[in-house]
Amino acid sequence: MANYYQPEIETASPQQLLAWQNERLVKQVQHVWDNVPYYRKKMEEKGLTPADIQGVEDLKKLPFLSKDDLREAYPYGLLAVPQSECVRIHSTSGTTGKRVVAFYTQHDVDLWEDCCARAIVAAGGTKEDVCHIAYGYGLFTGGSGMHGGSHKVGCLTLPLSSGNTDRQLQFMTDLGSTILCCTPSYAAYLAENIHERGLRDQIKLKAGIFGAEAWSEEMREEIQNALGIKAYDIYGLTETSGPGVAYECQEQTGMHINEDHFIAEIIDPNTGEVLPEGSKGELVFTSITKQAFPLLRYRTRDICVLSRKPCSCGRTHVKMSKPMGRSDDMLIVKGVNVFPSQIEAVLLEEGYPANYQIIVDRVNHSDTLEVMVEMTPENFSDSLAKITSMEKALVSALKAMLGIYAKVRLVAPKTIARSEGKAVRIIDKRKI
Ligand code: DLL
Repeated sequence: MANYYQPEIETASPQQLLAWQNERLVKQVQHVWDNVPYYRKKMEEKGLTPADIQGVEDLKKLPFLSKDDLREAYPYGLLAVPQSECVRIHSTSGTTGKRVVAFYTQHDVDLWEDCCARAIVAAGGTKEDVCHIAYGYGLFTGGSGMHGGSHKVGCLTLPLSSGNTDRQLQFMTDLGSTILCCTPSYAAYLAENIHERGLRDQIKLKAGIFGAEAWSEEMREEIQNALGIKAYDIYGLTETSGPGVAYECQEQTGMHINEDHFIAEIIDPNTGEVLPEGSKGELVFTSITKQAFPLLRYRTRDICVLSRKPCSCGRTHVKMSKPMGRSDDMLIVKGVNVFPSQIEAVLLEEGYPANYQIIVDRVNHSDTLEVMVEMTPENFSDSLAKITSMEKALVSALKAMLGIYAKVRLVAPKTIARSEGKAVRIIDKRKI
Protein backbone atom coordinates (compact mmCIF):
# COMPACT_ATOMS: atom_id res chain seq x y z
CA MET A 1 0.00 0.00 0.00
CA ALA A 2 1.39 3.36 -1.01
CA ASN A 3 2.26 5.75 1.76
CA TYR A 4 0.29 8.85 0.94
CA TYR A 5 2.55 11.11 2.88
CA GLN A 6 4.67 11.99 -0.14
CA PRO A 7 7.62 13.88 1.39
CA GLU A 8 9.42 14.29 -1.93
CA ILE A 9 6.40 16.33 -3.06
CA GLU A 10 4.91 17.71 0.15
CA THR A 11 8.22 18.98 1.55
CA ALA A 12 9.81 19.89 -1.79
CA SER A 13 11.92 23.05 -1.84
CA PRO A 14 10.26 26.24 -3.11
CA GLN A 15 12.59 26.12 -6.14
CA GLN A 16 11.51 22.58 -6.96
CA LEU A 17 7.83 23.48 -6.56
CA LEU A 18 8.23 26.46 -8.84
CA ALA A 19 10.04 24.35 -11.42
CA TRP A 20 7.14 21.86 -11.46
CA GLN A 21 4.60 24.67 -11.69
CA ASN A 22 6.45 26.40 -14.53
CA GLU A 23 6.68 23.24 -16.58
CA ARG A 24 3.11 22.11 -15.94
CA LEU A 25 1.59 25.54 -16.52
CA VAL A 26 3.22 25.89 -19.93
CA LYS A 27 1.91 22.44 -20.93
CA GLN A 28 -1.54 23.17 -19.57
CA VAL A 29 -1.89 26.47 -21.44
CA GLN A 30 -0.99 24.69 -24.69
CA HIS A 31 -3.51 21.91 -23.89
CA VAL A 32 -6.28 24.41 -23.28
CA TRP A 33 -5.36 26.49 -26.36
CA ASP A 34 -5.39 23.38 -28.57
CA ASN A 35 -8.60 21.88 -27.21
CA VAL A 36 -10.94 24.51 -25.76
CA PRO A 37 -12.14 27.05 -28.37
CA TYR A 38 -13.94 29.01 -25.61
CA TYR A 39 -10.68 29.61 -23.78
CA ARG A 40 -8.65 30.15 -26.93
CA LYS A 41 -11.04 32.97 -27.86
CA LYS A 42 -10.61 34.54 -24.42
CA MET A 43 -6.83 34.46 -24.85
CA GLU A 44 -7.03 35.85 -28.37
CA GLU A 45 -9.18 38.73 -27.13
CA LYS A 46 -6.20 39.68 -24.94
CA GLY A 47 -3.79 39.26 -27.83
CA LEU A 48 -2.20 36.19 -26.21
CA THR A 49 -0.84 32.95 -27.62
CA PRO A 50 0.69 30.08 -25.60
CA ALA A 51 4.15 31.49 -26.40
CA ASP A 52 3.37 34.41 -24.07
CA ILE A 53 3.17 32.09 -21.07
CA GLN A 54 6.65 30.84 -20.21
CA GLY A 55 6.01 30.16 -16.53
CA VAL A 56 4.23 31.24 -13.32
CA GLU A 57 5.66 34.75 -13.72
CA ASP A 58 3.40 35.18 -16.79
CA LEU A 59 0.25 33.81 -15.17
CA LYS A 60 -1.12 37.29 -14.52
CA LYS A 61 -1.33 37.95 -18.26
CA LEU A 62 -4.05 35.30 -18.63
CA PRO A 63 -7.72 36.27 -18.42
CA PHE A 64 -9.76 35.17 -15.40
CA LEU A 65 -12.42 32.52 -15.66
CA SER A 66 -15.57 32.93 -13.59
CA LYS A 67 -18.62 30.90 -12.68
CA ASP A 68 -20.48 32.85 -15.38
CA ASP A 69 -18.06 31.48 -17.99
CA LEU A 70 -18.76 27.97 -16.73
CA ARG A 71 -22.49 28.54 -16.97
CA GLU A 72 -22.17 30.04 -20.44
CA ALA A 73 -20.10 27.11 -21.66
CA TYR A 74 -22.44 24.54 -20.03
CA PRO A 75 -22.35 21.62 -20.47
CA TYR A 76 -19.47 20.69 -22.81
CA GLY A 77 -17.96 24.06 -23.75
CA LEU A 78 -14.89 23.84 -21.49
CA LEU A 79 -14.22 20.15 -21.96
CA ALA A 80 -10.58 19.72 -23.03
CA VAL A 81 -10.61 16.04 -24.02
CA PRO A 82 -13.02 13.97 -26.14
CA GLN A 83 -16.07 12.95 -24.14
CA SER A 84 -15.05 9.31 -24.63
CA GLU A 85 -11.98 9.96 -22.42
CA CYS A 86 -14.15 11.09 -19.49
CA VAL A 87 -15.24 8.62 -16.83
CA ARG A 88 -17.17 10.84 -14.38
CA ILE A 89 -18.95 14.10 -13.80
CA HIS A 90 -19.73 15.95 -10.60
CA SER A 91 -21.80 19.05 -10.21
CA THR A 92 -22.18 21.99 -7.86
CA SER A 93 -24.99 22.16 -5.37
CA GLY A 94 -26.05 25.62 -6.62
CA THR A 95 -29.77 26.14 -6.55
CA THR A 96 -29.94 29.12 -8.88
CA GLY A 97 -29.04 29.39 -12.55
CA LYS A 98 -27.51 26.60 -14.57
CA ARG A 99 -25.55 24.04 -12.67
CA VAL A 100 -21.81 23.81 -13.12
CA VAL A 101 -20.69 20.41 -14.39
CA ALA A 102 -17.08 19.28 -13.99
CA PHE A 103 -15.58 16.35 -15.93
CA TYR A 104 -12.89 13.85 -14.97
CA THR A 105 -10.69 11.45 -16.88
CA GLN A 106 -9.39 8.40 -14.96
CA HIS A 107 -6.11 10.31 -14.52
CA ASP A 108 -8.06 13.25 -12.99
CA VAL A 109 -9.89 10.94 -10.57
CA ASP A 110 -6.56 9.37 -9.54
CA LEU A 111 -4.89 12.71 -8.84
CA TRP A 112 -7.94 13.97 -6.96
CA GLU A 113 -8.00 10.87 -4.78
CA ASP A 114 -4.26 11.34 -4.12
CA CYS A 115 -5.05 14.82 -2.80
CA CYS A 116 -7.79 13.45 -0.52
CA ALA A 117 -5.44 10.68 0.66
CA ARG A 118 -2.86 13.32 1.60
CA ALA A 119 -5.54 15.05 3.68
CA ILE A 120 -6.41 11.84 5.53
CA VAL A 121 -2.73 11.13 6.26
CA ALA A 122 -2.22 14.72 7.45
CA ALA A 123 -5.05 14.13 9.93
CA GLY A 124 -3.18 11.09 11.27
CA GLY A 125 -4.90 8.45 9.10
CA THR A 126 -3.25 5.09 8.37
CA LYS A 127 -4.46 1.73 7.07
CA GLU A 128 -5.42 0.84 10.65
CA ASP A 129 -8.19 3.46 10.60
CA VAL A 130 -11.92 3.11 10.06
CA CYS A 131 -12.87 6.08 7.91
CA HIS A 132 -16.53 7.02 8.28
CA ILE A 133 -17.72 9.06 5.29
CA ALA A 134 -20.87 11.03 5.98
CA TYR A 135 -20.47 13.55 3.17
CA GLY A 136 -23.14 13.12 0.53
CA TYR A 137 -22.37 10.75 -2.36
CA GLY A 138 -23.67 11.49 -5.84
CA LEU A 139 -23.23 14.71 -7.78
CA PHE A 140 -21.64 16.36 -4.72
CA THR A 141 -17.89 15.73 -4.62
CA GLY A 142 -17.54 15.26 -0.84
CA GLY A 143 -18.51 11.57 -0.61
CA SER A 144 -16.68 10.17 -3.66
CA GLY A 145 -13.53 12.25 -3.14
CA MET A 146 -12.96 11.25 0.47
CA HIS A 147 -14.02 7.69 -0.32
CA GLY A 148 -11.32 7.41 -2.99
CA GLY A 149 -8.75 8.98 -0.68
CA SER A 150 -9.65 6.60 2.12
CA HIS A 151 -9.16 3.61 -0.21
CA LYS A 152 -5.75 4.90 -1.26
CA VAL A 153 -4.62 5.19 2.35
CA GLY A 154 -5.98 1.70 2.93
CA CYS A 155 -8.47 2.62 5.67
CA LEU A 156 -11.55 0.51 6.17
CA THR A 157 -14.01 2.81 4.40
CA LEU A 158 -17.60 3.20 5.63
CA PRO A 159 -19.60 4.78 2.78
CA LEU A 160 -22.51 6.06 4.89
CA SER A 161 -23.27 9.17 2.82
CA SER A 162 -25.23 11.90 4.62
CA GLY A 163 -28.42 11.59 6.63
CA ASN A 164 -30.05 8.80 8.64
CA THR A 165 -28.46 9.74 11.93
CA ASP A 166 -29.55 6.52 13.69
CA ARG A 167 -27.66 4.46 11.15
CA GLN A 168 -24.63 6.76 11.32
CA LEU A 169 -24.41 6.29 15.08
CA GLN A 170 -25.00 2.56 14.92
CA PHE A 171 -22.13 2.03 12.45
CA MET A 172 -19.94 4.49 14.31
CA THR A 173 -20.28 2.58 17.56
CA ASP A 174 -20.48 -1.00 16.17
CA LEU A 175 -17.59 -0.68 13.72
CA GLY A 176 -15.48 1.69 15.79
CA SER A 177 -15.12 4.57 13.31
CA THR A 178 -11.90 6.46 14.05
CA ILE A 179 -12.02 9.24 11.42
CA LEU A 180 -15.21 11.11 10.62
CA CYS A 181 -15.58 12.97 7.31
CA CYS A 182 -18.61 15.28 6.93
CA THR A 183 -19.61 18.93 6.97
CA PRO A 184 -18.85 20.69 10.28
CA SER A 185 -22.53 21.44 10.80
CA TYR A 186 -23.39 17.75 10.47
CA ALA A 187 -20.50 16.87 12.80
CA ALA A 188 -21.97 19.27 15.38
CA TYR A 189 -25.38 17.63 14.94
CA LEU A 190 -23.93 14.12 15.33
CA ALA A 191 -22.07 15.31 18.45
CA GLU A 192 -25.33 16.66 19.87
CA ASN A 193 -27.01 13.29 19.29
CA ILE A 194 -24.08 11.34 20.73
CA HIS A 195 -24.26 13.48 23.86
CA GLU A 196 -28.05 13.14 24.21
CA ARG A 197 -27.98 9.37 23.74
CA GLY A 198 -25.12 8.93 26.21
CA LEU A 199 -22.91 7.31 23.52
CA ARG A 200 -19.74 9.31 24.20
CA ASP A 201 -17.99 6.32 25.85
CA GLN A 202 -18.85 4.03 22.97
CA ILE A 203 -17.27 6.02 20.16
CA LYS A 204 -13.64 5.62 19.12
CA LEU A 205 -13.26 8.68 16.94
CA LYS A 206 -9.84 10.36 17.05
CA ALA A 207 -10.09 12.80 14.16
CA GLY A 208 -12.59 14.58 11.94
CA ILE A 209 -12.00 16.03 8.46
CA PHE A 210 -14.62 18.70 8.01
CA GLY A 211 -15.20 21.11 5.17
CA ALA A 212 -17.47 22.21 2.30
CA GLU A 213 -18.74 25.18 4.30
CA ALA A 214 -17.33 27.96 6.45
CA TRP A 215 -16.77 27.16 10.14
CA SER A 216 -15.08 29.17 12.82
CA GLU A 217 -12.28 28.37 15.28
CA GLU A 218 -14.89 28.50 18.03
CA MET A 219 -16.91 25.82 16.28
CA ARG A 220 -13.77 23.71 15.91
CA GLU A 221 -13.19 24.02 19.65
CA GLU A 222 -16.76 22.98 20.37
CA ILE A 223 -16.70 19.91 18.10
CA GLN A 224 -13.28 18.84 19.38
CA ASN A 225 -14.45 19.02 22.98
CA ALA A 226 -17.80 17.36 22.33
CA LEU A 227 -16.29 14.39 20.46
CA GLY A 228 -12.83 14.24 22.06
CA ILE A 229 -11.14 14.46 18.64
CA LYS A 230 -8.88 16.72 16.59
CA ALA A 231 -10.95 18.46 13.94
CA TYR A 232 -9.17 19.25 10.65
CA ASP A 233 -10.33 21.61 7.97
CA ILE A 234 -10.44 20.56 4.32
CA TYR A 235 -11.17 22.77 1.33
CA GLY A 236 -12.04 22.34 -2.29
CA LEU A 237 -14.61 23.08 -4.93
CA THR A 238 -16.27 21.06 -7.66
CA GLU A 239 -14.74 23.17 -10.42
CA THR A 240 -11.17 22.23 -9.38
CA SER A 241 -12.01 18.57 -8.53
CA GLY A 242 -13.62 18.61 -5.06
CA PRO A 243 -12.28 18.20 -1.51
CA GLY A 244 -8.51 17.98 -1.08
CA VAL A 245 -7.39 21.09 -2.96
CA ALA A 246 -6.12 22.13 0.49
CA TYR A 247 -6.09 20.42 3.88
CA GLU A 248 -4.87 20.94 7.41
CA CYS A 249 -1.97 19.17 9.11
CA GLN A 250 -1.41 18.56 12.84
CA GLU A 251 -0.58 22.25 13.35
CA GLN A 252 -4.20 23.21 12.50
CA THR A 253 -3.23 26.72 11.45
CA GLY A 254 -4.44 26.84 7.88
CA MET A 255 -4.66 24.45 4.96
CA HIS A 256 -1.72 23.40 2.77
CA ILE A 257 -2.64 23.83 -0.89
CA ASN A 258 -1.53 20.96 -3.13
CA GLU A 259 0.78 23.20 -5.13
CA ASP A 260 2.01 20.44 -7.39
CA HIS A 261 -1.54 20.43 -8.85
CA PHE A 262 -2.84 23.96 -8.26
CA ILE A 263 -1.34 27.43 -8.48
CA ALA A 264 -3.02 29.79 -6.03
CA GLU A 265 -3.23 33.58 -6.31
CA ILE A 266 -4.93 36.19 -4.14
CA ILE A 267 -6.51 39.09 -6.00
CA ASP A 268 -8.40 42.22 -5.16
CA PRO A 269 -11.99 41.13 -5.91
CA ASN A 270 -12.86 44.56 -7.28
CA THR A 271 -9.88 45.34 -9.49
CA GLY A 272 -8.48 41.87 -10.24
CA GLU A 273 -5.02 43.07 -9.19
CA VAL A 274 -2.76 40.31 -7.80
CA LEU A 275 -2.01 41.02 -4.13
CA PRO A 276 1.20 40.21 -2.23
CA GLU A 277 1.45 37.26 0.19
CA GLY A 278 -0.34 37.96 3.45
CA SER A 279 -3.05 40.15 1.88
CA LYS A 280 -6.69 39.30 2.29
CA GLY A 281 -8.49 38.82 -1.02
CA GLU A 282 -10.19 36.47 -3.43
CA LEU A 283 -8.60 33.09 -4.05
CA VAL A 284 -7.90 32.20 -7.68
CA PHE A 285 -6.81 28.73 -8.82
CA THR A 286 -5.11 27.40 -11.91
CA SER A 287 -5.22 23.62 -12.19
CA ILE A 288 -1.99 22.49 -13.84
CA THR A 289 -2.46 18.72 -13.94
CA LYS A 290 -6.12 18.19 -14.83
CA GLN A 291 -6.90 16.81 -18.26
CA ALA A 292 -10.67 16.98 -18.74
CA PHE A 293 -11.62 20.26 -17.08
CA PRO A 294 -8.49 22.36 -16.63
CA LEU A 295 -9.42 25.80 -15.37
CA LEU A 296 -6.95 28.65 -15.73
CA ARG A 297 -7.21 31.50 -13.21
CA TYR A 298 -10.60 30.45 -11.88
CA ARG A 299 -12.10 32.98 -9.47
CA THR A 300 -13.40 31.05 -6.48
CA ARG A 301 -15.12 34.02 -4.79
CA ASP A 302 -13.68 32.72 -1.50
CA ILE A 303 -11.94 35.37 0.56
CA CYS A 304 -8.80 34.29 2.40
CA VAL A 305 -5.10 34.91 3.09
CA LEU A 306 -2.10 32.87 1.88
CA SER A 307 0.97 32.30 4.03
CA ARG A 308 4.39 30.77 3.37
CA LYS A 309 5.47 30.82 7.01
CA PRO A 310 7.36 27.56 7.71
CA CYS A 311 5.09 24.89 9.17
CA SER A 312 6.14 22.59 12.02
CA CYS A 313 4.92 19.57 10.00
CA GLY A 314 7.66 20.16 7.43
CA ARG A 315 5.27 20.60 4.51
CA THR A 316 6.37 23.45 2.28
CA HIS A 317 3.16 23.97 0.33
CA VAL A 318 1.59 27.39 0.86
CA LYS A 319 -1.21 27.58 3.45
CA MET A 320 -4.57 29.23 2.99
CA SER A 321 -6.45 30.59 5.97
CA LYS A 322 -9.98 29.44 6.65
CA PRO A 323 -12.13 31.17 4.03
CA MET A 324 -13.65 34.22 5.69
CA GLY A 325 -16.78 33.89 3.60
CA ARG A 326 -17.42 34.26 -0.09
CA SER A 327 -17.30 37.59 -1.83
CA ASP A 328 -20.67 36.72 -3.37
CA ASP A 329 -22.10 35.37 -0.06
CA MET A 330 -20.92 38.48 1.66
CA LEU A 331 -23.98 40.36 2.73
CA ILE A 332 -24.12 44.07 2.25
CA VAL A 333 -26.46 45.37 4.90
CA LYS A 334 -26.96 49.11 5.09
CA GLY A 335 -23.77 49.41 3.05
CA VAL A 336 -21.73 47.40 5.55
CA ASN A 337 -20.00 44.11 4.57
CA VAL A 338 -21.26 41.32 6.80
CA PHE A 339 -19.84 37.78 6.69
CA PRO A 340 -21.84 34.98 8.33
CA SER A 341 -18.56 33.74 9.86
CA GLN A 342 -18.33 36.96 11.92
CA ILE A 343 -21.80 36.36 13.31
CA GLU A 344 -21.02 32.73 14.05
CA ALA A 345 -17.85 33.69 15.92
CA VAL A 346 -19.84 36.06 18.17
CA LEU A 347 -22.54 33.46 18.89
CA LEU A 348 -20.05 30.77 19.86
CA GLU A 349 -18.01 33.23 21.89
CA GLU A 350 -21.16 34.14 23.84
CA GLY A 351 -21.91 30.46 24.56
CA TYR A 352 -24.55 29.74 21.90
CA PRO A 353 -24.47 26.75 19.55
CA ALA A 354 -23.79 27.12 15.82
CA ASN A 355 -27.48 26.64 15.11
CA TYR A 356 -28.54 29.98 13.68
CA GLN A 357 -30.06 31.67 10.69
CA ILE A 358 -29.43 35.13 9.34
CA ILE A 359 -32.45 36.83 7.85
CA VAL A 360 -31.97 39.95 5.76
CA ASP A 361 -34.91 41.96 4.49
CA ARG A 362 -35.73 45.43 3.22
CA VAL A 363 -38.43 47.36 5.03
CA ASN A 364 -39.36 50.89 3.94
CA HIS A 365 -36.29 51.05 1.66
CA SER A 366 -33.99 50.22 4.55
CA ASP A 367 -32.12 46.93 5.13
CA THR A 368 -32.86 44.90 8.23
CA LEU A 369 -30.68 42.19 9.74
CA GLU A 370 -32.04 39.58 12.09
CA VAL A 371 -30.21 36.69 13.69
CA MET A 372 -32.31 33.79 14.88
CA VAL A 373 -30.35 31.62 17.26
CA GLU A 374 -31.14 28.63 19.40
CA MET A 375 -30.64 28.68 23.13
CA THR A 376 -28.71 25.72 24.52
CA PRO A 377 -30.50 23.25 26.83
CA GLU A 378 -28.31 24.76 29.59
CA ASN A 379 -29.16 28.43 29.05
CA PHE A 380 -32.73 27.81 27.89
CA SER A 381 -35.36 29.87 29.65
CA ASP A 382 -39.02 30.63 29.08
CA SER A 383 -38.91 33.73 31.25
CA LEU A 384 -39.54 36.71 28.97
CA ALA A 385 -37.40 38.98 31.15
CA LYS A 386 -34.45 36.57 31.02
CA ILE A 387 -34.77 36.07 27.26
CA THR A 388 -34.91 39.82 26.68
CA SER A 389 -31.78 40.37 28.70
CA MET A 390 -29.95 37.54 26.87
CA GLU A 391 -31.03 39.02 23.55
CA LYS A 392 -29.79 42.47 24.56
CA ALA A 393 -26.37 41.06 25.45
CA LEU A 394 -26.12 39.40 22.04
CA VAL A 395 -27.25 42.56 20.23
CA SER A 396 -24.36 44.52 21.76
CA ALA A 397 -21.81 41.76 21.10
CA LEU A 398 -22.93 41.65 17.45
CA LYS A 399 -22.86 45.44 17.18
CA ALA A 400 -19.27 45.46 18.49
CA MET A 401 -18.25 42.96 15.77
CA LEU A 402 -20.29 44.20 12.80
CA GLY A 403 -20.66 47.87 13.54
CA ILE A 404 -24.40 47.75 12.83
CA TYR A 405 -27.54 46.77 14.70
CA ALA A 406 -28.81 43.23 14.28
CA LYS A 407 -32.08 42.19 15.84
CA VAL A 408 -31.68 38.95 17.82
CA ARG A 409 -34.41 36.36 18.22
CA LEU A 410 -33.67 33.56 20.66
CA VAL A 411 -35.58 30.36 20.04
CA ALA A 412 -35.90 27.07 21.92
CA PRO A 413 -33.32 24.30 21.35
CA LYS A 414 -33.92 22.27 18.16
CA THR A 415 -36.19 24.86 16.54
CA ILE A 416 -33.93 25.48 13.54
CA ALA A 417 -33.89 22.69 10.94
CA ARG A 418 -30.63 20.69 10.96
CA SER A 419 -28.65 20.08 7.81
CA GLU A 420 -27.08 16.82 6.75
CA GLY A 421 -24.93 18.58 4.16
CA LYS A 422 -24.14 22.25 3.87
CA ALA A 423 -26.10 24.30 6.41
CA VAL A 424 -28.53 26.96 5.16
CA ARG A 425 -27.41 29.99 7.15
CA ILE A 426 -28.70 32.94 5.14
CA ILE A 427 -32.19 33.88 4.07
CA ASP A 428 -31.94 37.05 2.02
CA LYS A 429 -35.52 38.11 1.40
CA ARG A 430 -34.31 41.07 -0.67
CA LYS A 431 -33.46 38.55 -3.42
CA ILE A 432 -36.75 36.64 -3.28
O1 DLL B 1 -17.84 21.82 -1.07
C1 DLL B 1 -16.12 20.40 -2.02
C2 DLL B 1 -15.80 19.88 -0.66
C3 DLL B 1 -16.41 18.74 -0.22
C4 DLL B 1 -14.87 20.53 0.13
C5 DLL B 1 -16.09 18.21 1.04
C6 DLL B 1 -14.52 20.04 1.39
C7 DLL B 1 -15.14 18.88 1.84
P1 DLL B 1 -18.73 22.77 -3.78
O2 DLL B 1 -20.02 22.17 -3.40
O3 DLL B 1 -18.47 23.06 -5.21
O4 DLL B 1 -17.53 21.84 -3.35
O5 DLL B 1 -18.55 24.10 -2.93
C8 DLL B 1 -17.35 24.83 -2.99
O6 DLL B 1 -17.68 25.53 -0.70
O7 DLL B 1 -15.99 27.68 -2.98
C9 DLL B 1 -16.29 27.41 -0.57
O8 DLL B 1 -17.09 28.56 -0.66
C10 DLL B 1 -17.02 26.35 0.24
N1 DLL B 1 -16.05 25.55 1.00
C11 DLL B 1 -15.51 24.36 0.68
N2 DLL B 1 -14.67 23.95 1.67
C12 DLL B 1 -14.67 24.91 2.61
C13 DLL B 1 -14.02 25.09 3.87
C14 DLL B 1 -17.25 21.41 -2.07
N3 DLL B 1 -13.21 24.19 4.39
C15 DLL B 1 -17.43 26.00 -2.03
N4 DLL B 1 -14.27 26.24 4.54
C16 DLL B 1 -16.14 26.75 -1.92
C17 DLL B 1 -15.10 27.20 4.05
C18 DLL B 1 -15.54 25.95 2.18
N5 DLL B 1 -15.75 27.07 2.89
